[in-house]
Amino acid sequence: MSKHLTSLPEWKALAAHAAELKNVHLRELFAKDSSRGTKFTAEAAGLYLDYSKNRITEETVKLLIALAEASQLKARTEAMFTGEKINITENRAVLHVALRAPKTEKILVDGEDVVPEVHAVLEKMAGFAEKVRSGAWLGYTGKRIKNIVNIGIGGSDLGPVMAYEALKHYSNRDLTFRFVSNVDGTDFAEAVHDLNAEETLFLVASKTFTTLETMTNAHSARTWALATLKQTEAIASHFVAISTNEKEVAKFGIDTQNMFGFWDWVGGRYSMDSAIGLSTMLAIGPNNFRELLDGFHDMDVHFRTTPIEKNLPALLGLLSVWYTEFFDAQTVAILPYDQYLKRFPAYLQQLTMESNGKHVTLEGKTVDYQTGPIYWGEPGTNGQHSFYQLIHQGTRLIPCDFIGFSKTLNPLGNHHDLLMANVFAQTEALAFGKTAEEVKAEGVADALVPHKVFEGNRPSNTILAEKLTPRLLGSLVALYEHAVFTQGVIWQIDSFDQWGVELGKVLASRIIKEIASDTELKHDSSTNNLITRYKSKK
Ligand code: G6Q
Repeated sequence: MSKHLTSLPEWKALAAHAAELKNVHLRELFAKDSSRGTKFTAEAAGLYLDYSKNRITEETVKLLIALAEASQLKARTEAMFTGEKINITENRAVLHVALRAPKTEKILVDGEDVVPEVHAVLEKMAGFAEKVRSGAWLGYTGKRIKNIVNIGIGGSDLGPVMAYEALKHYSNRDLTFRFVSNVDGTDFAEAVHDLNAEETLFLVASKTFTTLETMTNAHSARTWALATLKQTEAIASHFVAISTNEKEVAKFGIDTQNMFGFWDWVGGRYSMDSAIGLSTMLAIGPNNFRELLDGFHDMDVHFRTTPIEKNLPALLGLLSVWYTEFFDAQTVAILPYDQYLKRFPAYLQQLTMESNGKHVTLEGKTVDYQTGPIYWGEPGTNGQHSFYQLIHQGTRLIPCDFIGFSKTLNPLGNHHDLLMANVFAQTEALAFGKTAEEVKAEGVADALVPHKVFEGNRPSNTILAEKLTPRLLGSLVALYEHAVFTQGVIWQIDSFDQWGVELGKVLASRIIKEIASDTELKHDSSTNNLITRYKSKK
């Protein structure tokens, strides 16, 4: 049984320390220690983390590490890596780390080594990807496949979309990729409106193969494809499945030879490096996909073996706990300064918020502290011309993660220097701000001075890497996966279930039937009225 978090002496020590630090400005901390900018840094798996612009001292780091130790972070990490069933509400192991384990590793689940199966699926995926990419895999009418449409939602969509966008530079430009997730028919209609079914391959990505949105879209895709291809036997050439549910795949009419499997110990939001990443492999090729997996693995090894004071994911996780608990921060902004990472904040929203948006502990007790913050963000520099105003001068504290690269994949005049100058400028402005004296010294009229003051003392992390490669992307995603894990360990929650998505699904299935029939509505007066109004106008 775990100890009550807020009663831990380590927690109390942090709370007392935070009260002391509340009135200390980053300006003071930097003035006091000229080595601060290099001291509070850590580096691993191609990622350099500067966390010096946080409202912390060496004492803070010491106390956060003490909390992590009291929370058994190391033991919990080992439990995850060795296949213990740490997703207790679903009685499942949590082994996304096995998806990128080298062949030489052994990871047992219920006494069975899962690593050989992982590699067998990877090889099957590679064989298939080569066939499609080389043009050897033909559509039913003998035409080469030119379009790949991934149908999936949540964990079966956000990772693939993010990775496709992030690694577009490395992708086969002869292939067109589309991603359909929403049950809104517009998503499917727009995705296929300019495609020829004879040249289109659908990847139906669904762990359960029962998800309402995905199955609805998959059936519409089948109808759409058959309108051109006519023969049901054509389905085998134009549909493949990524799933754990062989029975449902066969029922849909997909040849189970063309099914790529994974396992119940892979959570949806942790599955982009499983067969769910087939679209990624088709886009960037099997070798680049292996590089991606190696990047994940680099970070796994770092997280598992490095002491907390130099451990990137642990530090990142602990810093967000620090602000969430002791500075009333409600959100974290993810600000990648790389256009290819435009879907990274959306991907992280699921990873972080579905994992740690929980209100009870592993033992089912209601927490008396905050858990997962809200993650959000946009790629730089666009955000600077929209919401940064609030980060700089609003009343809320918003810790930010800036992500940038030394080298661009698209050298174009001085664009990249301009981009990166903005990263450094933003973190500097947030931390140091501009005092009233400084504003006055610029000759600003008295009445305007308060409007032009930047309080500063706004925390940020800067993550710098050399270049966005498949390997680097793997490390970056794993960095956040393990940061989320670290947070969950401190908060004593199950980061791997998602019961909060169930109620809406159940109610929707009831309402779908009510819309299709004349049964009496037995909801509240608002819901009854809305359904009635919808039915009368549709
Ligand atoms: C992720 C969730 C969820 C899931 C989707 C799709 O961790 O479990 O987002 O990925 O609901 O589920 P299927 O892959 O089963 O269709």
